[in-house]
Amino acid sequence: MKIENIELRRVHIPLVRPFRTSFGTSIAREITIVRVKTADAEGWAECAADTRPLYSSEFLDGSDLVIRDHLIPRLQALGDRLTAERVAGALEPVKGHTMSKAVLETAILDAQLKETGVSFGGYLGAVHDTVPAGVSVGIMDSIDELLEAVAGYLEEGYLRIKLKIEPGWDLEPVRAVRERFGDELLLQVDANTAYTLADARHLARLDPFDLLLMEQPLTEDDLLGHAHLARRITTPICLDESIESARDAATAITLGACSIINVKPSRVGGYLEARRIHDVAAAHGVPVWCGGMLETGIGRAANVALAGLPNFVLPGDTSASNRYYAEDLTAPFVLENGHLRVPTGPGIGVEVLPDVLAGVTASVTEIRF
Ligand code: OSB
Ligand code: MG
Repeated sequence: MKIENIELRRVHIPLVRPFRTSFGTSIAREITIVRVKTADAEGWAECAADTRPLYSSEFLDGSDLVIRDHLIPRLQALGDRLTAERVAGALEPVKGHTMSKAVLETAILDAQLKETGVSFGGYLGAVHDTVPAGVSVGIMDSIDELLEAVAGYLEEGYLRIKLKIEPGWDLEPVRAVRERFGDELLLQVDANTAYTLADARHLARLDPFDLLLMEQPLTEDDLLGHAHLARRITTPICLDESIESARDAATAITLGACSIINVKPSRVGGYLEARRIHDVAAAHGVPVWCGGMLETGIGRAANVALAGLPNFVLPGDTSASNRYYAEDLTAPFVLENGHLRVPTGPGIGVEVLPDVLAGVTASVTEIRF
């Protein structure tokens, strides 16, 4: 495959409502969108790196620099041998920076699949036409505000609710949501590393609420701590931040650190590694679901395709466009009976809307290949 140029575009898109987690509040997404141009196709992807290194060590300005000065030169060195399948190997000498690597592999894969007329779902092995959608609900100023937000999402048809938690916002919101919406509601929580093993007894107080899972209670490098915690609570532990590769997944499962995995392609270096995590988990009988990083339609399209794989058995954080943005960068993803449709067109299967994109663009850097 021959790339003509790669464009790095800084965009700024307001969220429809602030999103608060245990590590910070976002009111907008400022991200880099990558476009890879070949003679016959354009590939698109968005980088998940946020302006601040609070979810993981990567952040926007650092990511742009790594992409430009350390990753793209390694792809240029591949010359005509460049394919999406060779990207990860070429970038492997660069430590970490999974989100920066993922955006390049994904944009190149999109261009490659468009050249050959294959969809992401077809390439990855999706077996479903639609995928069940959950929604991630941020920390709010009051329980009333939370209940109103959850009620709205359930009215729209979301099939599963995930509550963001932190010390001081855990038992009360979970109890209130269970009391108001009943025991049948599929409910889970996400702590984004906000607790320590010393909180085990406190976290066990969530056990009676019959949650589907508790996501990433402890810090990301504490697999042993999660394994200890798993023996002290009955709520299944799901890992997000801790899992950056299929090897991490195998280690965590073998240690008993988790019994469910949140797969985010951006966190693990791309869709190929994400599929390997799916496969490793399936081989161990461990269910997975597709996480999110508040993606625009560009990232969402590929996530929804991945979520169509057979071991994605729990609803994902693959919400509709209007959960995030008043105006998405692609035709909006909409809920249909609580599901999103897996795109079937070549590559990510959705078109980027040029006028909307131009309206949110702060700057563009073009790198000739
Ligand atoms: O931990 O899953 C997370 C958003 C940004 C960073 C981390 C997380 C999240 C979410 C929202 O929970 C997922 C989404 O709707 O895209
Ligand atoms: Mg999470």
